[in-house]
Amino acid sequence: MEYQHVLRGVEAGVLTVTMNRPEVLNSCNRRMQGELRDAFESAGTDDSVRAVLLTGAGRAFCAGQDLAEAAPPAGTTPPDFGEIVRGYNALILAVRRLEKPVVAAVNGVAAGAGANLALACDIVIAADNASFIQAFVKIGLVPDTGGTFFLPRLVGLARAASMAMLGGKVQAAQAKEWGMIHDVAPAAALMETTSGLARELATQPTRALGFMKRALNESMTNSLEEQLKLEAELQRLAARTADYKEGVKAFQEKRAPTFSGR
Ligand code: T3D
Repeated sequence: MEYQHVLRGVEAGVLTVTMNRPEVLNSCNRRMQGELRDAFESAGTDDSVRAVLLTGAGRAFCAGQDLAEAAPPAGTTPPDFGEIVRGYNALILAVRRLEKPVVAAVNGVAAGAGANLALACDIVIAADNASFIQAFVKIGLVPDTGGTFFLPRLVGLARAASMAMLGGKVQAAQAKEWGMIHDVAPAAALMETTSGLARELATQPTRALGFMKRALNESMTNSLEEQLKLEAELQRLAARTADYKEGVKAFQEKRAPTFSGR
């Protein structure tokens, strides 16, 4: 696929995906939605990629749906809202189904679908001047892009309801205190911090990380019995990997393991 609004580059096993429409705070049109989805889906089949880093160009992470596209001038045909939302759904599923770790480097404001795209990532680190806004209510919409799924699980119902219903800005430090994100970094050090973390993840036993992600996904809806059964199945698969053999061998030889991702 030809990319117009998303930049991609692979280095040291890390695919960096940069939303690149800075003049509109990386707000997401259908083209960008499709490119993001393609980037995550193709990362799944690319063995050179062992971790993904998602960020935004310029001063924002992503301001959500491109409102110029969603609400074009009078007299022009508005797009199909159902199609737009289905596009976000497919994107979120691509992020969650990718059995490789995804780090979000939230470099500025993350609003609407942009906030919820960040929250769908595995490890979220925000710049100290970044913020999260469930902006939907301000324009009479309902949180989508997985917001009503991830937000209450991350911060609890009370905070999720106030964020959704009031649409206020939650600063990075508050988001960390609430357990919405993993950490906050000084803005000037965000990319160094997050790419270092993504590089470290890219040296880990990739298949085990993928199985962990599958288990965490399923834990959102499984019973304890179902989850224990799944853990046993995944452990059986992990124990068959080359990385498991290497991990045990390295332990016995009292050296650091070198994981190949196989
Ligand atoms: O079909 C559907 O629509 C359903 C799907 C919905 C998913 C959603 O994401 S709905 C929520 C959509 N997003 C929003 O409502 C957020 C809109 N943006 C804002 O509230 C503010 O821009 C921010 C709080 C994010 C940042 O404020 P600020 O003051 O830092 O920047 P700004 O001046 O408002 O924006 C800078 C430029 O970006 C500006 O353009 P200009 O005036 O310089 O030419 C602004 O229009 C543009 N921009 C910001 N957000 C969007 C946008 N353009 C298009 N769409 C946007 N979402």
